Amino acid sequence: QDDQAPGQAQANQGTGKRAELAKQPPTLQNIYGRQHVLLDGRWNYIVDPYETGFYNYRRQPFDQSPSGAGGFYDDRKPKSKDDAVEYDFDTSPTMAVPGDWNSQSAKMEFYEGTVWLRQKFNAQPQDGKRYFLYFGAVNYEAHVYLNGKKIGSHKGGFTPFQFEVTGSLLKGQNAVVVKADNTRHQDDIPTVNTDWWNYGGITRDVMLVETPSNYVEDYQIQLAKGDMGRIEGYVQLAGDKRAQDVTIAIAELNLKTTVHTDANGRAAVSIALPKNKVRYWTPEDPKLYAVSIVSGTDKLEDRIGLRTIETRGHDILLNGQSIFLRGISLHDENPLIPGRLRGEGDMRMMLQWAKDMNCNYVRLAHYPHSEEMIKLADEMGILVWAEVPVYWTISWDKPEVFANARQQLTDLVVRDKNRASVIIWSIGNETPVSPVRTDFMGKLADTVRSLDRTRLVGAALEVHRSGDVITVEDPLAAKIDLASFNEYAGWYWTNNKEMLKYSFKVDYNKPVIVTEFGADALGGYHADSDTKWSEEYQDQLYKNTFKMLDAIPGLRGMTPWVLADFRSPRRPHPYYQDYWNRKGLISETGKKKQAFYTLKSYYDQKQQQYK
Ligand code: GCB
Repeated sequence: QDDQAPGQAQANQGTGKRAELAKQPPTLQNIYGRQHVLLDGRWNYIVDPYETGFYNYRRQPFDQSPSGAGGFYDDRKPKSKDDAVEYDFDTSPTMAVPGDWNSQSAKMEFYEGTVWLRQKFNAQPQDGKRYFLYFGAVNYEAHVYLNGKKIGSHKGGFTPFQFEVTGSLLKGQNAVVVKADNTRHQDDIPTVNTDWWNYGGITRDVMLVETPSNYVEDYQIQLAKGDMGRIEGYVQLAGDKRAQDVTIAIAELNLKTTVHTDANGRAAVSIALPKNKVRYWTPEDPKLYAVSIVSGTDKLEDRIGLRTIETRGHDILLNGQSIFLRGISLHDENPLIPGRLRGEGDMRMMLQWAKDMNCNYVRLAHYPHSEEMIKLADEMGILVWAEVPVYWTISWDKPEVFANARQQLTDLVVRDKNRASVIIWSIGNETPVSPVRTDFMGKLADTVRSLDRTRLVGAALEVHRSGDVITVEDPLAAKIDLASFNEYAGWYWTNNKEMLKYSFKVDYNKPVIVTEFGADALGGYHADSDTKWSEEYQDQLYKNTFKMLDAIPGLRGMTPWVLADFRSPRRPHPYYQDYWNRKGLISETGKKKQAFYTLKSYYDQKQQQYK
């Protein structure tokens, strides 16, 4: 196995025994703004539960052998009639990429393990350019080979990674082979136990990206913390001409600033904004400005919204104005396929459903959703809570597990830091209080703040019940910006008849955000409001919950669980569940349940209240 830092992309340069691991340049900012070719489409695949294509019969990895050869990535053909090869990509079935395998083959619905995927593509590499193979996400562990040679590996199912392939890319036909493995492990992030489907495969775009040899690697262009009059950020160049002039321009605002990068390619950016000219980004008016970043050798365009986000006591201030977060939680899953979201159409469907309910906010649970989703939220005017899969019972005491969590969080923040829609970075969900966990989570909060001071830090905490009083007693609350928690009154504890006896005492001078509540309802199943699994029960629970939560003085938002029914292996009841979590307000056929309309009218009221 590669002795890499978990979660981090590492490249093996060349073949041969214990090939050298080379550190990769950081992932490119704004990948869709780059010259690129999508390698999506039909990929041939081989299911390999015993990893026969990776290990020899003594369980040694082929790609660590003296020749580096022997694995399925060789994509071998028999040389003669007395040569036997036990696999064949050319005649293997194909699946769509992006796409999880579980939703593409009935045989693989519950499959967890290794699948090999191969795509052929043409390239015309030019001298003086650099090339990167970029993956939006592969769940969970990926080993990547280009033309039979290993170029690297990566762990972590929801964040992007790239390998530089300048020099190994051929003129004409190339073949990329990916070993994707979604086996669950106790020491991974997430760990073995989650309430969602462990969809495996190449679930997001694959791209071949071209840059000049000296390129803009990264930048942050956002309003300064709490300052609507100034943009603050930086640019970072890569290559060997690191000291250059870089011009940042927003033509529509008549703004142009030139900075000079230092020997490390870095320059701070500070731009004063003209008074009374800026249309600030809001859900009602999600204005994006075209921003260009031009160095001596490179040029990049982005569309960026300008807004501030802060808290003051119980209030959440967007551009200085108190708002209520009318939200809903959602998974990166299209219930109609069902499977991972694959493109703009199904992402738009999910966000439009949220808008139909008069939401201005979504919680993208429980892991990073795709970069395109965040861009769509920017465009459609939907505020975002973005999260990492630090979920339930992580191995808190292991440094390599922390390193993995930190890496995933870093990759999320690095990727989405220029998106106005993202206002909260969440460091985890329902993690059980203990000193070692609080230390781990506290360090994640520090990590976020060291990367991005402009947004809020949240976590979905648990509540404490003593008698009828519900409190939040978690030392982590002191480290984050919100009193944010999940509660399941009326579902996991008690029922519709009894739940109204509860009262919440949330003693923090912070905005209270209820990150989850909900009840399962099988779409189309009707009974009275005391009968669990019925639409009426779910609807009544929502009505009761609004009464309970409205009594909390600091309540400033909520993301009920959940927008749409989603698949989960933890939900085997043959009639009501059939491996679906039924807490959706929309059923697996896309039909809105009663509670959908109840939540909408509650949000209509909240909108009036916060006008
Ligand atoms: C939770 C979890 C969420 C589950 C949900 C449920 O507290 O955060 O991932 O799906 O409850 O339905 O039990």
